[in-house]
This record gives sequence, structure tokens and C-alpha cells, in this order.
Amino acid sequence: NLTGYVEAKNHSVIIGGLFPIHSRTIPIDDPDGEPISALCEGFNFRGFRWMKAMIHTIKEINERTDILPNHTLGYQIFDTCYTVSKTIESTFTLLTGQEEYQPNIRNSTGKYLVGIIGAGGSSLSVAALRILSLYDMPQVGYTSSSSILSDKFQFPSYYRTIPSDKIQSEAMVNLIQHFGWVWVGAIVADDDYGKYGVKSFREKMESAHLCVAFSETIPKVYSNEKMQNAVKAVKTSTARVIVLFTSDIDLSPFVLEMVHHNITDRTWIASEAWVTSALIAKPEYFPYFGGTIGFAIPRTVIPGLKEFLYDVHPSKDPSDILTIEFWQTAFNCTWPNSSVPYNVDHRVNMTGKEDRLYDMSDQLCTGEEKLEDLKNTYLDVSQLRITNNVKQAVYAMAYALDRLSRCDLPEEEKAYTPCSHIPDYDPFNLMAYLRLLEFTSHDGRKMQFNRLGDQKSGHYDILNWQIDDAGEVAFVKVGEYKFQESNFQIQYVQNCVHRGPGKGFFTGNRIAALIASHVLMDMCQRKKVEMGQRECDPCGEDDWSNAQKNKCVPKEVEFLAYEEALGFTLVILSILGALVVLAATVVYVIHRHTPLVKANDRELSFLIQMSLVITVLSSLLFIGKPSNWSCMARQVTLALGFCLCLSSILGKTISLFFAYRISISKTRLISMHPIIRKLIVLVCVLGEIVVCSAYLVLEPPRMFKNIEPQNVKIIFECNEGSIEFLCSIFGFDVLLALLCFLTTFVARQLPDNYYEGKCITFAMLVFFIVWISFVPAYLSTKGKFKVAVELFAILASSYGLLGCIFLPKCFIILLRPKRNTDETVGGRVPTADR
Ligand code: TCR
Repeated sequence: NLTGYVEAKNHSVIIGGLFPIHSRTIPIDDPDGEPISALCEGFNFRGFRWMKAMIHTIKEINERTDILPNHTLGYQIFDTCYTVSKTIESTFTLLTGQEEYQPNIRNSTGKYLVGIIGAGGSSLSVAALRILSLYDMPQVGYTSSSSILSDKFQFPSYYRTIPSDKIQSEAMVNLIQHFGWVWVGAIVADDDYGKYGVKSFREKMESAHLCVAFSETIPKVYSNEKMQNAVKAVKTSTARVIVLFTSDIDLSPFVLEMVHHNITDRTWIASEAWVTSALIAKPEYFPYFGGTIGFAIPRTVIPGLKEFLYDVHPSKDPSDILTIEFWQTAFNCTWPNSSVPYNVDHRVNMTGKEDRLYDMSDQLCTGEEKLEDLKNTYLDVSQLRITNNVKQAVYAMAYALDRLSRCDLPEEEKAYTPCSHIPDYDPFNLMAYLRLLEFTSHDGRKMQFNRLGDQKSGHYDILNWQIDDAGEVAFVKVGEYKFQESNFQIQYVQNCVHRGPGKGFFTGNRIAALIASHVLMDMCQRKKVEMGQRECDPCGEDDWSNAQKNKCVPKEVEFLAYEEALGFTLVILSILGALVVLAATVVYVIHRHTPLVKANDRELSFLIQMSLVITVLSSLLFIGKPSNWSCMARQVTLALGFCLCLSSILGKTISLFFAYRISISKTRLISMHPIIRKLIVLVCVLGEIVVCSAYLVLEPPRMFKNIEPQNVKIIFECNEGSIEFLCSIFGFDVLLALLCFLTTFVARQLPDNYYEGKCITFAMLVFFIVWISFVPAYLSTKGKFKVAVELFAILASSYGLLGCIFLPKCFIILLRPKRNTDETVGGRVPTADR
């Protein structure tokens, strides 16, 4: 079912082409069905154009006489559908020239190939499976544990005798929870094992509400720069517990780095691939890696294996170069007359350079060397873990084949899988037998695959690194992690791990990690909220983490409430202010015919009193939960109140100013008609009203819920809309105040005891001082206190005006009535004022 273009006849050679003419393959409904070449969908015009360009160029070259004059090029192009499987299929077709792609099941041995065991690491299995799954050739893995291999669409023919890493990640998170750790780093291999391992680890951590402090990769091919990234992460992070999801081979250079940087106070959580590795579990690394906890495939004994392993000798077969190399390496000698180089070791040292040791050892092997004297991983049958997986994988294949030979299938399956004969059957037929396989291993374990080709049930041993009496690293079993389908059970062995201070995981490291964890919990949560969560799920906008930092709770809301002490005090102050002003008004009304009240325009005095009531009461609009209307009303009311107040004062001061000019020029220049003063007030107020209306219509202030994540609380405040408008309405007030000040200041020498002029000068000074000090105070506060600062300014300035302008007069009116006579009040006041 490969689509593409061929133009091969009459050409001397052809060039192959692979283009994504479609975007994907259509998923097959029944991944267990016959292997068929997948169909594609999603026509990709761009890819099609690319392909056309290739054909076009080939044609062009064929027509030219200057390039390849005696040959013409043909082509064979296939659609890859932008998928790995199609690409491989096409590549094979290109290579083998078989239109009907067929695996050569009788391979070079001339025998029928049943399936494949293995491929070691996950990345390798993925590579092999890309090809095998095209033909549904079964592969049984013994150590490729990556969760990606459970994807039956991509890898339909994979079965394994090792649990998927999904289970291991979950086990790690359970372990982390068991110890109460919350802040854990991760270092992983740069391959499918590490990448998918850390992926499911992160997912599990997240759903357990724990935090991953960092995750870095250890490079596959030594790169100092990449390695230093990982080292830096470990060194700088505050996480004291670190998961290492990598195979021992990839881990070794990293271990050297840890030794080099003398990092000794971390607790390592080992993945199954290195927990019992002799490469890492060396006594010299114990100061750095002692106390490591990890998961291991259960250990077994394989009867007869030991004897079999010992039965190895290079003299048995001179062409067996691997045995010769084994012998040479194990005994540090050179086998006579062999071409095998001695000790081929691609060690990567700290500088990243490879030093290959090709030197021949001076010593010749005698063949008399004793394996019994050797301390070597090869001969160590005390830690048979993966080894047993290999055995079970082979058994699985054999059992399945056995069932196939007897056509031992349930009736309903027979409809899909015809009975077949060894050796001539479709490799796909074996899959049904593997899928349904169930057998008991030599050590009594029940082996069975689930739908995804993974082990249906099993367990991990939880191991802890301790140092034994002989000074060797011992893997002490401290618990078990049992799993069955999606259920699991964790069991810790009691009272078995106390071994020397700081060595076991119940002492030293663990306690340090626990303490660190608690401190870090906070950091974790803060980070969670600040960064909006690479690692943890952040709380919602309106939420905040609770005191235990394990749940999101609604944030408190903040605004200046009537009920609280501050708000209440301000309300009292503003009402009191209003009452005092009204009292002054009452005094003025009662004594309206006395000279002091009549002096200098009593209507304006009433207006000032009225406006002071407005400003003082406008402060009430600032208190309470803001709403759109209160936000709009507060600034405008305040601005208008001040405008009325200040323009009335200006009306007064202007007439004082003129009186003064008259007094110094000694001429009756112009006398101000009282109506002019009122006109001034009217014009000012009308102007302000116009600007305020524009403000409210064009860019009105709005209620605003400030939910910035760093705020512990949700702050309800007003967004002032247009700053320009706000500044202009208050700027106008300031201008009026300035004019009032200037006019009275100039007229301050007016020789009278008619002291309204001096009072106003003083009042304006108070006004300025209050508002000037308001600015820095306002800018440096936040939340409800910002509002409080503004309120204080409003109240202080209003009280200031009240106190300076009206209180002295009320004092005279009420307590010193004798001074309230025409002479004392100001004979020089322009007559038109009365
Ligand atoms: N899965 C790893 C490779 C691996 C391994 C091991 C290598 C595992 N366990 C033990 C050496 C020794 C687990 C992978 O790549 O899937």
C-alpha cells in the first residue's frame, strides 16, 4: 500500500525519495489484527510540492548534456505519511526492491525466525520494533521498561517481562510521600528510558501535589557543558532528595562529577537500572551515594546457572573471540596468538576525552587461570534480577510456540487466528498465543501479559544501600512494592535497617532531608504561585494555598470596610467634621446680621461651609467595598467639593486683593461688584463640572479586582480610568488654591484686624502641606491603606480649612461679642461688600 512515483525503466540509475505527502496514518481499529500497511490521510500540499520539485530537478538534469551525459536518472519516491513506520517500510522497499514487502523469515541461517528477545535499553528496542512491528514479528523484552513501549499502536508486537516504568514512577512517588518529602529533583538519562521515566514521574508527583525542583539530563555522549548543567542543578538546588532515572552506564560519569564536587548530603532515589549496579555501588562512592533507596526487580536463584557460567574457557573454541576477550580482561593477560586487542576500554574520563587502551598486556595468559579466584560481576549469581527476566522472556516465547504447535487457543480466538504449523506460519499468528499466555516460572512467579504486553502483576524490592561488616556496599531489602494491574500495595520491612550512624535511611540523610523538606515546602508553594507552575499546579486566581500548603483556599478579600477600626474611625471623623461645619453654619445664620458675618460676603461663606460638608462627607464614598458607581462618584464629588470651596475662597481673596490695591493706590479704582465674585465661583464650578462629565463619559473609573498572584489577598480597588482626566480635575483645584494663596499673601499687609485674609493664607498653607505630604505617602502604600491615606488627606485638609477660616470667627461671635463691631471688623472693607 505504499504510494509514490516510479520512473525507472530506460534509466541507468535511480534516486530514492521519501516525502511527507500525507500528514499521518489512519490508526488501525484493531491493533491485534493482521499486519497491514497503514493507510494515510491528511494530504500535505507542501510535501507534494517538495516531491514535485525533486522530479522536476531530475528531469532537468536528464535533459542537460553537461551533467551525466551518458546516463539518465530515474526515481522511486514514496510517501512517508510523516510517520516512522511508513518511512521504514518505504526505506525497506527502496532497499530490497520488493514491491510486496515480505520479511525474509528464513534468514541467513536458513531457518524460520520465530521472534526476537531483547534489545536491552528502551531506545534500542524502539529502534528494533520500528522494523519488527511492520511484520508483526514478536519481540519479548527483558529490560526495556519505558512506558512508551506500552503504546500498542506504535509497537503492536512488543511483550516484556519487566514492569513498565509507569509503575516504577508511581512507586517512587509513594516512597517520597512515605518519607514526607515534597521537594525533589530529578536527573535522567537522555534516552527513552529517562525521558518517559521522568515524564510519568512528574505526572505522578503533580497529582500527589508534590514538587519537582528541577529535572536535568545526563548526556549520552559526553559533553562537559551538558554535564555541568546537571551538576549545577544538583549543587544549586535546595532539593536534598534527587531521583536518578538512568542506566548505570550513563550514570557513571555523573557519579564521578558528584565525587569531584564532593556532594555528600543528598539522598538519592535509584531507578531499577542502577540500584544494584556494581559500577556505582562501590565502597569508594559510598560517602556520596550511601543511603540510596531504590527499586529492584526481585532477586532469584537460577538453578544450574552458576555451573554453566563457570564453564567458559578460551581454549574451547579458538574462533570465539568474545571468550578470549573475556579471559584477557578478567585475568589481565594476553591470549597467545590471538588477534583480540587487550582490554578495549572506552572509558570516558573527567575531561570528556576517551582514553582507549589498546596496549597489549605483557603477561601472556596460560589458560591455567582459575575462575574461582575471580571476583567478577559475570560470576556473581547473588543478584540475579534482569537475568531472570531474560530467562522468562525465552520461556514466554517457547511456551507460546508450544501452544501454537498444538493450536491451543480458546474457540473464540480461533476465528481470527488459524491453526498453523511450525515452521511455516505467519509470524503474526504467534502474537495471539503470547497475548493469552500464562505460565509459572521456575521460582513460582506467575507470568502473564496484559493487553499492553506488560506484566500483569509482580513486585519490586525496595533496597537501601548500607555498608556491611566487610566494608562492601550491601543492598538491604527494606520493603516491597506489589502491583497488580492498576492496584498497588507498599510494604516496608520493620526494624531491619539500623546500621551505623548516617548510613541507613532511617537516620542521617533521611532526617536532614526531612528537615530540608519542611523548610522547602514553603518555597515550593511560593514558587508554585509565583511562576504559575512549571512544577506544581498553581491555585486559581481567586485562591491561595492554605496554612498546610496542601490545598487551595479562596483568597481573603481586602478593602477598607466600615466595620473595621480604621474604617469606622474615619467614618466618625468625617461625620464629626460635617457636624462641626453645620454648627458653624448655624452660628453664622443666627448671627447673620452681625458685622463679622456680613463682612466679606456672607453668601460665599455659606458656600464654603456647604462645600466643606460635601468634601468631608465624600470621604464616606471611599469606605466600603468599591463598586463601579462608588469609584465614579468618589473622585468627582471630591474634586467638585474642593472646586466649590476653593473658588468661593478665591472670590473672597480676590476682593481682598482689590481692596489692598485700592488701599495702596489710595484711589478708588474699580470696586468689585459682589456679583463678580459669584460669577467667578459659577464659572469655576461649571468648568469643573464639564471636565468631570467628560471624565465620567469618556474614561470613567471602574471597580477593579486586583488578583495579582503575589498578593495574599484579593484587593478591591478603583482603577482610575484616565490619569490625564484625574490630574486635570485635581490640578484645577490646586491651581485655585494657589491663586487663593497668592492673592491673600499679597494682601496680607492690609492693615486691619479683619483677619479673614490672614486666616485664608494660613488655611491655604495647611492645605498645601497636607496635599504635598499626601503624595509620597499615597505612592508608598498599598491596598486598603492607600485609600486610608487619601481619606486622611481629605479630612485633614477639610478640617484645616474649617479650623483656620471659621473657628476663629465663631470664637469671636460666640465668646467675644464685643469685638464683633463695625470698627473692629474692618471699616476699611470695601463698602460694596455690605
Ligand atoms: N530499563 C532500561 C535499561 C535497564 C538496564 C537495567 C540496563 C533497565 N534495567 C539494568 C542495565 C541494567 C530498565 C531501559 O532503557 O528501558
